[in-house]
Amino acid sequence: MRILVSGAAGSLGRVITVGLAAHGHEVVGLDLVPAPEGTTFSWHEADCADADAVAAVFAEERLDAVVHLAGVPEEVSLRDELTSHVITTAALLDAMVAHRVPRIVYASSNHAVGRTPRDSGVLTEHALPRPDTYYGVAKVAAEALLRLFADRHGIDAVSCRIGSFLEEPATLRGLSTWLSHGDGLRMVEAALTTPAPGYAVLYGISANTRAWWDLEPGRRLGYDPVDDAEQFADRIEPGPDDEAEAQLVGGPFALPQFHRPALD
Ligand code: 15L
Repeated sequence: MRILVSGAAGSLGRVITVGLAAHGHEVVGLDLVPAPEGTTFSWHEADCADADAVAAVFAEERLDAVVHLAGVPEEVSLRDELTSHVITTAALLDAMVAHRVPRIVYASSNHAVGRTPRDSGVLTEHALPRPDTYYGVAKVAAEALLRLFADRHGIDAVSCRIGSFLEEPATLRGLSTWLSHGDGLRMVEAALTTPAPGYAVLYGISANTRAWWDLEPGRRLGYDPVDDAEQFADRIEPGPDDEAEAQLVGGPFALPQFHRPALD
């Protein structure tokens, strides 16, 4: 497959681009910054929120799919979150329709449902939107836009609500939310290749013993995680926020430190 990866220079992007290329896919990187040294695949330095720049990339490249990883990974202003997650998704979707690119895999986040209480049982793909931050609000809106384009234009779109994509989990919460690098690549490849998903949601975590998110929606799409954060449990030191972070799915993002006006 010939795959455009937005946010190709980011922490997810570097792992996913290298992994997809190693598995025989043709990768086209897109990022605000130049290609990391040693990059062997095609690269476009452009802002994904700039619809003209995105359209120019699609005019130049023949593509089979898009993996949309670009976006600020943390809480900033509502306006910036909407640009970073919703406007970028819109620019890609418009270009996909114009150039008949049939599939998009989206790096959504657990923070789209981050204010769901942890004690409300295993979180399924049917959980209602319940963002914990403006970051989460923007992820919900981007997911809604993907669904609209799936319904209107027949685009296959898989929203991956990612947990904590790290080499190793760093906190107690991470023992539940960790997504290993290897499983991250497995998740993206499954979402790219599963036959005719329409619009689908999966939870992007490894096969963690302490997981509280449902892995079945992912398994139905061919995502079979193999790693388990439990192997790191002995190394995790207790932290001062463990108890507060254990209340709501979004952990640190759901703490009062992020409560601020929407239009500051
Ligand atoms: C995310 O979606 C964020 O991008 C990342 O910074 C972490 O907060 C992660 O979720 C998490 O929940 O651990």
